[in-house]
Amino acid sequence: MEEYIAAMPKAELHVHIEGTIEPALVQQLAIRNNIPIPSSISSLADTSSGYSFHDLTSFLAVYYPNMAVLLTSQDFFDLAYAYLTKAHSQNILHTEIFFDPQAHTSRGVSFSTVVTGLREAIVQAERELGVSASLIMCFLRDMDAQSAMDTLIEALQYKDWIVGVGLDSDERDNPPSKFSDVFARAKQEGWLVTCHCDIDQKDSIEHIRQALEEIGVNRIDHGTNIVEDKRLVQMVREKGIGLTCCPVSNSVVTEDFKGKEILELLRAGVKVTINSDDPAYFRGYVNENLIKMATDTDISREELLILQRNAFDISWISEEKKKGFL
Ligand code: ES4
Ligand code: ZN
Repeated sequence: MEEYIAAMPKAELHVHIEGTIEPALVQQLAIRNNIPIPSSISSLADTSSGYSFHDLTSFLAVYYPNMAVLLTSQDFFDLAYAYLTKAHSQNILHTEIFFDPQAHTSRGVSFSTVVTGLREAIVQAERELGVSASLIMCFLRDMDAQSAMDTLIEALQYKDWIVGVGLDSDERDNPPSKFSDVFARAKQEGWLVTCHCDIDQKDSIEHIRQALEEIGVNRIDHGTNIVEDKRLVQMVREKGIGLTCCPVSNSVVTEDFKGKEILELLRAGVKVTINSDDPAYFRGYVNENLIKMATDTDISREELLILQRNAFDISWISEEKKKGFL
């Protein structure tokens, strides 16, 4: 089964570039930039053992401080090129990568530093590895809507390098509707729209409803709690709106990887996909996420293929390019 999964041509639609930074790269960049090695690394026995945390709060407490090592365009290039090399090694043909500009501009790193480094890695990886990649700009939902709008305006200079926008970070009391104006402007500019609706939130169903009915998203990131509302399930099925699910991430930040719900949605005809989220932290890239589904649910080989067809299907690549993959 592992070989079958490894050999499948795959697309990834939910991966945070900041969540792909392996401990060894954090250490290397800290040394190169002559800054202190973050405590998440200095407390490890060696850089091959994973980061230590046990839930979303303790994850974020490691995640954001580690970003301090990302300072120059070269750092962002190295980060993205390392991820793209790993994705290519897993037979990922196309990947849509989230980045969080505000996590960097708020520390004094410019938008252009971030986006030019990421973009150059994508161009070089396409040329050297043949892997296809796009960027999705995410807004931090625990910051205010004005900051998101300012970020959007700045990003317009790089409009063609960004395929769409999303919403991530701490969902509690930060509903999609807080960013209605920002998403409306993003759509006006021709960007596609997605939105994290994380697992088992206080207002999961209401947030999913807002994303679908008020924002008009093209996809939902996670969104697995939609199983609790038949009407919304029917809506995404009819409209072909996809969900980007992340089983290994789920198993770390909640007590349940939601395999049963993911499979139920797949079998109901919803376009669900399997993704890695923050692979360096959760210790699982796409193959490991698919292996978890294969090991811990009764999913068939045929259904594993459908997951991948869904991923290409709901990806934000041109119809023409899509045909080349399918
Ligand atoms: C995230 Cl697991 C998770 N939750 C919310 N925001 C995030 N950004 C990156 N990973
Ligand atoms: Zn995510």
